[in-house]
Amino acid sequence: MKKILITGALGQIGSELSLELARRYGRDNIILTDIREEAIPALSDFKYYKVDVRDKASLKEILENNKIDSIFHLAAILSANGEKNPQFCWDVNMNGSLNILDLGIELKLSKIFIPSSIAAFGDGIDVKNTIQDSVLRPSTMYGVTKVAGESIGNYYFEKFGLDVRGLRYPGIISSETLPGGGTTDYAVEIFYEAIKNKKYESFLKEDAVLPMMYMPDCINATIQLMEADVKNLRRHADYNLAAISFAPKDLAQEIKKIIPEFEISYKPDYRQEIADSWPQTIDDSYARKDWAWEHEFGIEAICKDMIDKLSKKL
Ligand code: NAD
Ligand code: AKB
Repeated sequence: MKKILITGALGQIGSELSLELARRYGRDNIILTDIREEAIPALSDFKYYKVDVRDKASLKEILENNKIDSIFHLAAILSANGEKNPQFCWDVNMNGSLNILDLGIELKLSKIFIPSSIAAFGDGIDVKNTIQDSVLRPSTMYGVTKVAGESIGNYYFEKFGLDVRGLRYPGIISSETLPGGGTTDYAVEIFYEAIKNKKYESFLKEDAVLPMMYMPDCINATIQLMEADVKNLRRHADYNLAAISFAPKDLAQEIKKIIPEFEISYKPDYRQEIADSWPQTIDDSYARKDWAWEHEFGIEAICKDMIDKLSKKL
């Protein structure tokens, strides 16, 4: 990868992936785009374009003018927000991805990354150790777009030889940018509330176990997959990926070890139904074999690092 463009660069994952890609490939080689006004101080030195991923002509101009050869396409509407306006979620997620893939062919780009999610799974799965080739029957429009995104990514790889790669990310926990309206957002919000108010009301029930991952592991997995030799990849746009799994009560227990006054209460809302349809643990043996994936952070290390970083920031 020589010259990289990121869509959704101001989001939870994009804002941190941008910095790591700049560290590895040089800041001048990383071009950021998002639909929002740029307002993240750590990213102010990057070349930035405000563009809607549904606007193919503007995207094409940016790609050509900057001689881009690879894209990390992170712009999307996430699960909980997607359920508020499913048609809009389809429009952004599907038309955005289709534009990126078509431009990948038109401009002969070398690699494209489009993330999927545990939301691709749904009713009828084995929730424990969900396998790579599990049935995919998503319960949200977001999940529908993830399954369709994986399928179209794999199709473009087979049909047109476009090198599309993707991971089914679990819920991502991070301290720099707030998550953008998903079902796993509680696992970030809880830290802000624990530090500021010593209490948190969870919108998921106490024993809602979900697969989770700390941001440094997410960034490593993403770059490792993109740097892997294509000859070793048995999958393309749909690799299962896992680190740890826990429920709100497990996270609260760990937080209490550092902030003993912390109290959690539970008021499950519509997001509990979404969580109920997702896996609890994931079998990511393809990723572990094909490109030697290994996660680093467990629940204890995540809590320590999050509380450390956010206490300084808040
Ligand atoms: P986010 O909501 O934090 O960021 C998405 C970004 O996309 C936002 O900055 C938003 O402004 C931008 N965006 C939205 N609509 C746009 C449009 N029409 N044109 C251009 N930009 C637009 O999301 P994230 O958590 O950073 O997720 C990035 C990717 O990873 C998404 O594809 C998401 O589905 C996937 N993912 C994330 C998680 C997670 O826990 N964060 C888990 C699984 C998969
Ligand atoms: C969400 O909850 O929507 C995301 C995801 C797991 O895809 N965090």
